[in-house]
Amino acid sequence: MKCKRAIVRQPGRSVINGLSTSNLGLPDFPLLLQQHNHYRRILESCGVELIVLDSLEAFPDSCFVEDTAVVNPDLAILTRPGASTREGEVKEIAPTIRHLFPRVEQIFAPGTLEGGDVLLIGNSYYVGLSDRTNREGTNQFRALEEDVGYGVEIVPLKELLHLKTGVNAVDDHTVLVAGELRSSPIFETYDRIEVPLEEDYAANCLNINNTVIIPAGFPNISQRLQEYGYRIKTVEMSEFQKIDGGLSCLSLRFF
Ligand code: CIR
Repeated sequence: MKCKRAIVRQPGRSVINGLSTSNLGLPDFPLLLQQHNHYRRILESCGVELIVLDSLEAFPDSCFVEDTAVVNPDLAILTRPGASTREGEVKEIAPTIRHLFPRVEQIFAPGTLEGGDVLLIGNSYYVGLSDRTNREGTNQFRALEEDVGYGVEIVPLKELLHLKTGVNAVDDHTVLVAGELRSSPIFETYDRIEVPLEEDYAANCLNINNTVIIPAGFPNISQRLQEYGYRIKTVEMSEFQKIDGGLSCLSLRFF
């Protein structure tokens, strides 16, 4: 699907206190802002018009807008993050989503769901059952999306933060797979490019209008994607990686 627009949110200073399991240290705020700017320019260079929201100091992780809503041409769903410090981010983005999309639904308690757990390939959704997205959340999501004609398959996760930490589509029939999803039978129907262990972080990539955007510093996956004929662009993500943030979570992309 052509991506015409995307929502991003300016990181606030509090971003350095974002949730993290990485042991990579605290992000350097000025460098993180430079990387965010570069990320925005790369999206624009792929033909995407950006809607830039103001920073929210009260919510350290709020630049990871992808987790707060899931949108397609038929429906927008406001999520309910499983991380309690992130729940309030949804109220903050809701007016923008309601302004942009004609039909908006919502995940309700006790359901939880984060957009990082939701991968769309063609008309099929894959939804990670993770520490952040619970069974009730996936059930609500499934009912809403099946109603508008999308398929929904649940992917139980044991280790990954989000589904898209370990699998992303580089086109409608090819996925990059990493970590526990390397051998998952769920993605067997796709051509699979296995990401080597030391480059796991690069599994979170984005295909924007036929350009695959990957994090800088992962030579193996970069070379293999080029050998397969993909056009690639890279962006430095070191400061976001320190707080478990991947490429996809920094934007909410739509049509
Ligand atoms: C969090 O733990 O919620 C943030 N520090 C990182 C969120 C990354 N989101 C994503 O991969 N979709």
